[in-house]
Amino acid sequence: MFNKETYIRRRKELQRLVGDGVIVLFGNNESPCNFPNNGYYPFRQDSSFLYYFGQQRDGLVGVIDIDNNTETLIGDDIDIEDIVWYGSVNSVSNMASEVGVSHSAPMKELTKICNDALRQKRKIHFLPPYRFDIKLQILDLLGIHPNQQKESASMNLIKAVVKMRSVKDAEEIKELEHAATIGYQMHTTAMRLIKPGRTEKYIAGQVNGIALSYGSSVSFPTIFSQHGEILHGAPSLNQLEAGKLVLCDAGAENMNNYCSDNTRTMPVTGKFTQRQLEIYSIVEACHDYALEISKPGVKYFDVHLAVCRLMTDRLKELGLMKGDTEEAVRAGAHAIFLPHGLGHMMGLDVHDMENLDQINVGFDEETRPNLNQFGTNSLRMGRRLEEGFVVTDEPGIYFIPDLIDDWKTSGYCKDFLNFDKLESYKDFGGIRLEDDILITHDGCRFIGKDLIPYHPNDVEAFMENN
Ligand SMILES: [Mn+2]
Repeated sequence: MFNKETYIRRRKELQRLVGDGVIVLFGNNESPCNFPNNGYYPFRQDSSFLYYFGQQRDGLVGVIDIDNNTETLIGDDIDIEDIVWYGSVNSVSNMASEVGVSHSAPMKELTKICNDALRQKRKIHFLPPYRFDIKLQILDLLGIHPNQQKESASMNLIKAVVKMRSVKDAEEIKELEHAATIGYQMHTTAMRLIKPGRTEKYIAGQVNGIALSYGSSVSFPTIFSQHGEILHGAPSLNQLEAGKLVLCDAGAENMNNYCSDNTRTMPVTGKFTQRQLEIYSIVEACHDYALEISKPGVKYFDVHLAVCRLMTDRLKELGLMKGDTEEAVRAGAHAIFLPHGLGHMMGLDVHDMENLDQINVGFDEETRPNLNQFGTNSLRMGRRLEEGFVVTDEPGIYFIPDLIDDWKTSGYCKDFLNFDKLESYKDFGGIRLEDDILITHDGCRFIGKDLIPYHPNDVEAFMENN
């Protein structure tokens, strides 16, 4: 938690940006796993609630009445029976004062606040809910059916939150740097443990344990798979096999819920084959090129396309692609290798603010997504970069057998692809390299004091010596 001035400043700015009405920010409740008292662990607070109200407890709601300039933290104090099981917990009024909120009230007060505002026909601003219990709470409070809640959410509030949370200040960057140190431990642990015969699941479990030991949890379910071409491949009980590559995409959330998100792809034996190196060095070049050209004022969509052109040039040298590079990228031919976007925003969420809808976060009036082309339609971040943005840089090259067959049969982009040569890569798997970039006033830099090894020589040396 930051000191209270941070939260006071943020809420003041939020009031200014939203203008009028009542803002209701719902915190999360415990989420049952297999029975009500066995919740998913650990409890995860809503990120926007955390950003403005800082408190980690379940069952809280923050209310900002802009017209009357009052703020209230709503929640029920726990009773003696809960104290017996969980120990003494801070009172709601103490929690309010810790974050500079002058009023607190029990949950029943929220009904009164909403009823009064509805009667007075004042605007009630809420964010699009993503948990079913909150959807029911909104139905009870405001009479809006869950099917209508996304449309009824306040665009003013969404825009204000996105504007503020997109730019990370110095104390947030410190948190992100800290999350990166946990991410470094996770990835180097994987690199130490990789050897033929160990299962994917065993190593993924060890990686997850690092996140739980030093932080709050993983920032998303760890991807650890010899099938790197399956973009979100879950770790299996398969044993690691000599000659294969294994892809590890994993990140931590530190205790304040700031995230890291990195990907490395390693040879199971610790030594790349010539064929693996050829593809790996292209992904490495793309990853480094994005770092070179990202800076304030540049659209991340254009960085993505520049990376796709570089990838196409290099794949032409290997005989996997052909034709004019510019035309190939315009046609979307590169997407057979790279079917996802170059990156996404990162902060309190690993895909930052994705609950506010990617079109509001990664795009704006000026930069619209291209939803009509396979691959390009998966781009999560396209708009102009600004100082303080944190985005991921995660190019990849994948050989997806079903996709190769699909495009070969339909002839899609056949002028730019050598399907005969592609046949021989169907057993290759996939490579992704991912780091987190902070946009600075004149360029960008990676987040994390120690960068997880990724140049092939560094990877091989690390795996040999550890
Ligand atoms: Mn990512």
